[in-house]
Amino acid sequence: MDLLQRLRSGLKATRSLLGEKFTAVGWTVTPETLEEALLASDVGIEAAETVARDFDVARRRGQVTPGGEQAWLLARVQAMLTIDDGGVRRGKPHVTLVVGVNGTGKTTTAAKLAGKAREGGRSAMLVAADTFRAAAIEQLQAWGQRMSVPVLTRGPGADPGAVVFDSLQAALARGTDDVIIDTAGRLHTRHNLMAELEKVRKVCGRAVPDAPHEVLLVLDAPTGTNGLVQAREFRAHVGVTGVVLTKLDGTAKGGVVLAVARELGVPVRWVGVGEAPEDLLPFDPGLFATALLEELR
Ligand SMILES: Nc1nc2c(ncn2[C@@H]2O[C@H](COP(=O)(O)OP(=O)(O)O)[C@@H](O)[C@H]2O)c(=O)[nH]1
Ligand SMILES: [Mg+2]
Repeated sequence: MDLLQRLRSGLKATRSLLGEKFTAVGWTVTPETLEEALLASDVGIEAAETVARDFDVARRRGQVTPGGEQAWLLARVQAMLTIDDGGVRRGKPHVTLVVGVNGTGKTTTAAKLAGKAREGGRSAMLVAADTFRAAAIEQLQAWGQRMSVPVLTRGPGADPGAVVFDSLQAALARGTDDVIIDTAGRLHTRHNLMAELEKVRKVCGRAVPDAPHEVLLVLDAPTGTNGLVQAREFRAHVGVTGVVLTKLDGTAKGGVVLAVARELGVPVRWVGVGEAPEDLLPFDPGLFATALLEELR
């Protein structure tokens, strides 16, 4: 299956919901019906209002031809999803820090990323810096075995900063291409968590100049726009450079991708459409907009 096909199937629920919304109003696309349909898929108030307002303006200016509403919407959504941040900085080892609240899919995503590195012929290492729960380390170790990627850790209760520093030293010594660091999503308090992540981030830079090269915030689509407040907190404390939106399969809230782009201003890099290693897809604004909206044509 090609990428568009996989996205289509991952976005099925959201696309059907949008299709239903437009069917319900007899395909009379007005700023109001458009805004309502978008809100139902959790694009967030700001993004929905922006699209609806732009639609109104474009229509008045005669830029939307009758029957051309869907094409206009597709182009607008694609533009909103396109955030030019100059691309990811590269490094050797290339260090990716994976952050986010518990249960969003951090560990799974870290493992999937390691699998992608391997597929691309690069050597990879996973680092279990979520030392808060023993189960979290075991989960990453199980993934490591499955993907044939070494997992470095120090066991439950170890200082995450020390784990990360040692692991990066090892990666330097081994000449590892990609290091992916899995972190805790919950500690005793949120303040502790942010302080720990800030420290881990600093330690990365002490071990490898310029690291981390990418800080990926994992958000899950079912949580939708409710996850944005926490997302801002992570952005403020850990300097998020990219977003991974997981669990798009089985939720009609896929529109949240627009809220993420609009309200965080951080590019989405990957989307998760299932639990298997191959269910992590690179994010492409054009393909995503197409897979989301093509039912409307
Ligand atoms: N359906 C679906 N499940 C996912 C996806 N990503 C992760 N999961 C599941 O979400 C649950 C929590 O994932 P985990 O990686 O442990 O989250 P963490 O607490 O952030 O590390 C697991 O059961 C994963 O298999 C996805 O894209 N789609
Ligand atoms: Mg985890």
